[in-house]
Amino acid sequence: MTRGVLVCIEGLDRTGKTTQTTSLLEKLDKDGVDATLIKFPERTTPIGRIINTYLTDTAFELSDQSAHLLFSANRWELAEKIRSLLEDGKTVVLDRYVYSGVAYSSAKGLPFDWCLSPDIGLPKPDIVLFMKFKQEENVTREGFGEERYEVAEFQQKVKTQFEKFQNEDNWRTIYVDNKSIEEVGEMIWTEYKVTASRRREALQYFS
Ligand code: DGP
Ligand code: NA
Ligand code: NA
Repeated sequence: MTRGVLVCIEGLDRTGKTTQTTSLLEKLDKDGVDATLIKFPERTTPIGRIINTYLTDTAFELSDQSAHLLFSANRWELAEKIRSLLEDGKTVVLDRYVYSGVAYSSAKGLPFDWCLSPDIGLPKPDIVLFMKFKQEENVTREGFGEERYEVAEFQQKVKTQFEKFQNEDNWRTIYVDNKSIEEVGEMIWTEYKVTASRRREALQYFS
């Protein structure tokens, strides 16, 4: 059987990732593609519950390294599910993944390579759609500031770290300034279709 496609949507907070992953799932469904959405952090697992407390309660302290390893462990909680869905021919859409893991922690000053190392061995996306504002419009969006990392100055640092991935061959930057939800959705769909038709036979892993 042909394996499924591993699609990842990334970006800073409040850039429309959740809206776009939902819309992509609807398009896949209409197109007859069997697809599953997985959102990270997945806050309902044992480790995810600790992460949720960390994100929503600023009095709950963890060292940066501990927080980092928990986010990675949360991805490993779902790794076998992702791999087996893909092997069964299902497409998997990820709302955040390894790239958020590295970007948010290295923005705090942890070494970039150290941040990537606990994720080595995880399934690697065929395509990463990075939702990018040229101007920092995300910080003015409704709800911004509710959680730990939603501070404008920190978001700028995270953006700089995300951009270190921009030369990877699975990386596509989607400029969202002045675009409607539908227009962004169309750009994502076009990129998805190209990737689905050209994907490598074997699933890749972070190395
Ligand atoms: P979200 O539910 O997508 O709004 O993500 C919650 C917050 O957690 C958001 O500020 C981004 C951050 N985040 C997501 N994944 C990771 C990760 O792997 N590591 C770190 N340090 N932060 C992450
Ligand atoms: Na958020
Ligand atoms: Na979100």
